[in-house]
Amino acid sequence: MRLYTRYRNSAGERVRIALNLKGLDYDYVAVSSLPRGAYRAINPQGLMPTLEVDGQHVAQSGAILEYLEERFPEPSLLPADPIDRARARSFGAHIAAEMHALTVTRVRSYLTDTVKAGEDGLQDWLYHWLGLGLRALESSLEERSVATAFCFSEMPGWADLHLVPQLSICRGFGVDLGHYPLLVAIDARCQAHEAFQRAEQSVQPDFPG
Ligand SMILES: N[C@@H](CCC(=O)N[C@@H](CS)C(=O)NCC(=O)O)C(=O)O
Repeated sequence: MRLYTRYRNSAGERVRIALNLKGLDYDYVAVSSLPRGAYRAINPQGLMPTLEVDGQHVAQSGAILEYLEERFPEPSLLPADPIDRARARSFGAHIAAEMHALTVTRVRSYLTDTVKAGEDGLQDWLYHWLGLGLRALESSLEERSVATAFCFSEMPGWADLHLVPQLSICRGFGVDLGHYPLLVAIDARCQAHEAFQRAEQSVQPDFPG
C-alpha cells in the first residue's frame, strides 16, 4: 500500500495511526514530491490523503479507515460492543465533519481572501467551531457508562486516532484546552503509544529540516 500525504495532514495522520495500530507496512509518498498536477490525476478531489492499493486509489480518510477495517479486521479499531462502536464512529465523524472540515486551509483562505473576514473574523470562526466541537466531544466522554483509558475502549482506536491530530490543530490555533480534561488525558495516553508517535508530523520524511 502507498499513502499519499504530507507531514502536515491531519486527515492523513488519522490513516497513518490506523496503519500503525494494525501493524501494516506502507510506502509514504509526500504529495509535495510529485510533479505539478500529478496528484489531481491520482485523487480528483485534490485533498490528502489518498490510499493506493494494488494500483487503485481511495480518497477521504473515513473511506480509507473503513477499507482498512474491512480488509484487515484484526486488530480492530472499533470496540466490541455495537453501541460503543457507533459512539466511536460518531466521535470520529464529529471531528472530521463538524470541526476539521470547517477549519481546513481552503476554508480559512476563502474566509480571509474572498469573504474578507479579517483576522478577528477568522479567529471568531475558528474558536466558535472548535470550541463547540470540543465541548461536544468532552460531554460524550463524560456520558460514558465506563471510563475507559482511551475514548471508548482500553485500547486506542477509531475515536482516538481522530482526536489526537485534531487536538494538535487546536493547540496550533491557540485554543485553551484546559476545559477538556478527559480529552487531554486521553491525548496524553495516545501520545505515549508508538503507533501515534510514528504518525506524528515531525517524524515524517517530508518534515522540513
Ligand atoms: N474530509 C477529508 C479532508 C481532507 C483534507 O481536507 N485534507 C487537507 C489537509 S488536512 C488538504 O488536503 N488540503 C489541501 C491542501 O492543503 O493543499 C478527509 O478526511 O480525507
